[in-house]
Amino acid sequence: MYTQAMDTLREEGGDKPALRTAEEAQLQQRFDNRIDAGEFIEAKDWMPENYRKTLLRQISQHAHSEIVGMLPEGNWITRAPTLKRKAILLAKVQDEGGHGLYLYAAAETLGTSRDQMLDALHSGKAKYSSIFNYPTLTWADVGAIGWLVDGAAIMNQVPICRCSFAPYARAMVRICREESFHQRQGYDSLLVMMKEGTEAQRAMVQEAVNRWWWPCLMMFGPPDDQSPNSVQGMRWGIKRVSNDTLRQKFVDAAMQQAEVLGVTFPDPDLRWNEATGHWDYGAIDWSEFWRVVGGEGPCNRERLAARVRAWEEGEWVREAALAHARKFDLKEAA
Ligand code: FAQ
Repeated sequence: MYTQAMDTLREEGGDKPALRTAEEAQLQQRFDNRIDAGEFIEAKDWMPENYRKTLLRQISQHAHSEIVGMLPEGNWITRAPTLKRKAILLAKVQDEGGHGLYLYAAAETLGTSRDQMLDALHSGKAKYSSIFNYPTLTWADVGAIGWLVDGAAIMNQVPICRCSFAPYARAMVRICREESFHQRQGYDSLLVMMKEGTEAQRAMVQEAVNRWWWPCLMMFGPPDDQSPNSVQGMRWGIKRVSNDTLRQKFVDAAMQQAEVLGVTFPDPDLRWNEATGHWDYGAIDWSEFWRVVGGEGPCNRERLAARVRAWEEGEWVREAALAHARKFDLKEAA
């Protein structure tokens, strides 16, 4: 039942049907049974080629999002207002780099190399989260990213801790713990400005929240009925909760937190729906989302250029690491 169209699939670059033998059909059946039973699949276990490709797509996009996601906040490290805020921000941005590394490592278990994944990012072929193509114009953006962007990321990522592919699920457990600190520090930073700050600081917070709200709702991906990967992703246990359900959970949680903070969201249609027990929200501008995903967001070019520059400038570090590894191997062999 997880394999619609699989028997008509061709192996990449070949003309042989993907499912050729009785043995493979058996492997497929065993895989389906394991997924049905809620078992985890390890990297060395047999898996259908499309399952492997889907995971590779999602995990590598996720990894790219983490390292591109270092850029908007990294922009404020030298301008953090206090030593405490600077130390927190440094730790957070470093954590995001670490998340990228866990995720690249998880993707590598599926038989690709980090160089291949990074090539795809640098050439503009690979996607990363739309949210990181928006600018950080004021210090309040750093708090808004922590509160709302990390908040949305946690909402999406907690269910991935139960993803059927074990290396991804394991990476997500640690990532989610760290994301909770990220969200908390962002909220705390905004709370201090709202409760103890000046009128100008409060206005700065509200203005940042106004700019980040809609792009955060877009982070969860297109509506369920326009999400081509959802049905299969859910059948395979890669995706546990749908895009729209997570988006709604995020809106409900954010509304409560906004009230404590004393900020509003820029949506006149936000209202409590007694019948559903959820907050209704207005129409999302999906044309903006697809424009940003397609490379035409406010900062897409800047973000990619920064990653390519970092890769080129880091060449000597990679060379030195390889030379050191070779020297170490020779010593070991001697
Ligand atoms: N941006 O059919 P679906 C973070 C693409 S990490 C760009 O619904 P799927 C931490 C999608 O890839 C944030 N593209 O796809 C942090 C697909 O295109 P494809 C990243 C998007 O995979 C915080 C097409 O649209 N998190 O924030 C987006 O079933 C602060 C159709 O979509 C993850 O990656 C988007 N927002 O569901 C770091 C979590 N949404 O590939 C620094 C893991 C959709 O077919 C600072 N990923 N697309 O060409 C997922 O959970 C899923 O991949 C979804 C998309 C939910 C993102």
